[in-house]
Amino acid sequence: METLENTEELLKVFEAKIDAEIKIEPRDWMPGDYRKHLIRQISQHAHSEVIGMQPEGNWISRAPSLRSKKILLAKIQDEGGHGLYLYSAAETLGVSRDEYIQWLHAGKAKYASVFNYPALNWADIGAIGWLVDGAAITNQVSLQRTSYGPYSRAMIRICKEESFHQRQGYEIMWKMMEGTKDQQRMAQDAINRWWWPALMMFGPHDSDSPRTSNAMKWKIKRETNDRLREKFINKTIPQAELIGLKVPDPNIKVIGKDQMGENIYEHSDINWDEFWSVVNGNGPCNEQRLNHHIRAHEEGAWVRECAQAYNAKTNQ
Ligand code: FAQ
Repeated sequence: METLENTEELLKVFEAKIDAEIKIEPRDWMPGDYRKHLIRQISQHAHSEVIGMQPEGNWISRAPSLRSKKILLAKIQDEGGHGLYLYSAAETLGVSRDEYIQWLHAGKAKYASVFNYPALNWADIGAIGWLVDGAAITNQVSLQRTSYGPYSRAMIRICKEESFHQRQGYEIMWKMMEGTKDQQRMAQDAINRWWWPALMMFGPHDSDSPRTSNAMKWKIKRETNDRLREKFINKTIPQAELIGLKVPDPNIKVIGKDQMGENIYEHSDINWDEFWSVVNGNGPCNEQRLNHHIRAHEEGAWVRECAQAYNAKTNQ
């Protein structure tokens, strides 16, 4: 039984593990707030992967070649798989996938704001792979070292696949920039529309991020929102320049070099009113994304029922 004295002892053991970089595992004692924090963050992460299939799924039937269709299908399937790894990691914290889905459908759970923007043409598929997956990897590479074992291990698998996704998107942009003037204009238009939403994926400034302090103390997040955003900006601008694209920010300026000799850039600030409006449900596609998920979930009820019936029969 847990008493006040042994809670203090358990907390000491927990903190010693965090200090020593020993992963916290599902059966280990953990403070209630640590568990709640993980349930919230992994929920938003898992839902992002699953809702993130929608803007790209819209383009499977219109991919310009069999090769690009096959690659896009595989990528979207990977994103669904990432959602499953994450829901499974979350289940080890005592929340079922059904509960997570109910919270999503009731508007109580968040997912990445970037997926509430529309994918209007094929160049957007390039921009999503390059910028959205590129931002996701920057965050997720850091999360590989998160303190909760199942989340960390899910991240290691996910990062391997995300780096392929980022290259898939960059290849589309690069091909378009080698193409006709119209294709080049489409590629530039796509980066113009996806650059800012991609930067918003890292969340509010550290000074406005209520979750960062505990997340860093418990080593759930290993780097802050602003630090990760800077890393993404510094690595992505040279990639844009290499293929002749410009990021849509007139204030981009090199202000120094990092330890690896790479440029560090100054840039404009995000439109935070737009960010919070989209996070709070008022983006261009919030309603569409959620309604689509609800409909697909309802239409898939028979699959879940069959799987459960099969499971019950084989376990008899
Ligand atoms: N969108 O105090 P913070 C992918 C919320 S996967 C929506 O800074 P925290 C793969 C935040 O949840 C991309 N909400 O919070 C793919 C919190 O709300 P709450 C997803 C946002 O947790 C690619 C509140 O604002 N990746 O893309 C956003 O310390 C292509 C206060 O914020 C992850 O989820 C936002 N952008 O930091 C799939 C990574 N930003 O819960 C298909 C894991 C903030 O208090 C195609 N998550 N909020 O009501 C994280 O690293 C963190 O949760 C952050 C936010 C960095 C997102």
